[in-house]
Amino acid sequence: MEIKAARLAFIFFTAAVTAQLQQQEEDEDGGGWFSASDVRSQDEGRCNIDVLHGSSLSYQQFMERYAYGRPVILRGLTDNTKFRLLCSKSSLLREYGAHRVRLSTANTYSYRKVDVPFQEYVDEFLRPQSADALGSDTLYFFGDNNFTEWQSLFEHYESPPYVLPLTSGAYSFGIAGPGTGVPFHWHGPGYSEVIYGRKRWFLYPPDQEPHFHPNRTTLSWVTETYPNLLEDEAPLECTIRPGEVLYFPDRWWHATLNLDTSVFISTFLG
Ligand SMILES: O=C(O)CCC(=O)C(=O)O
Repeated sequence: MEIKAARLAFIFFTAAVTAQLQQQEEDEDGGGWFSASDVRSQDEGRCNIDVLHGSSLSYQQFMERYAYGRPVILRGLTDNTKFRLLCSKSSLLREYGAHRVRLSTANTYSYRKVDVPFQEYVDEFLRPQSADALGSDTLYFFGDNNFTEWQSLFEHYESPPYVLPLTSGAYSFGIAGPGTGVPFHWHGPGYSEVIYGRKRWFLYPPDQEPHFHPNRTTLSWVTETYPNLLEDEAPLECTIRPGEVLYFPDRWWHATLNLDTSVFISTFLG
């Protein structure tokens, strides 16, 4: 009897240690999303956007300085540890692998939509982007989320608390490979947060339309156009990491570049 109890205790202990090691591994390598074959970009660029700790900026200061004025990156504003764990590769595939997700072409006007099972998106589409790929041939999982199906995940997301008067937040959730991103476009104000990975952002004020081709990817813009920009044509830019949220004001032009396989969520204020 005692031997049986000891054996059971040993099995439970081994299972607990294995689960902990798996979790640790997922945490260290980005929730299991980074694979050894990923070409992760080391080029984080410069950061010329204000980066502040959430506790050092009151809601009133946010409203006066940034809400209608310019982008800002806030650190430690919310704690999304739980949401992050739920977004690990193993957890998302377990919960949503069989659900269909809607992909959009990654060009400025996102014309084409394709529905595939989430497992297929992860196995077949989630890979590094080559610099010469066209936006119209790149399928990006972002937005168009089925909020009934994904509700039990989104209810664990703590969105940034600084909301503009008379607006409420709507989520767009995505996962994409290194080198992918969205080319320049604009819309209403909102926030972007990476849950895993790093995302490089480029922004211009509404009255400073950048030079870009709507069907070329951000990666090609970064390699071909960006190095030739004159000083007064340079964008505001920064690379954001987990634990940071970027706020973009109304109608600011913006483009993104995922440096790693990234899991991310935007909160649109409308
Ligand atoms: O996260 C991205 O890659 C795209 C984000 C974006 O364009 C947006 O939030 O409007």
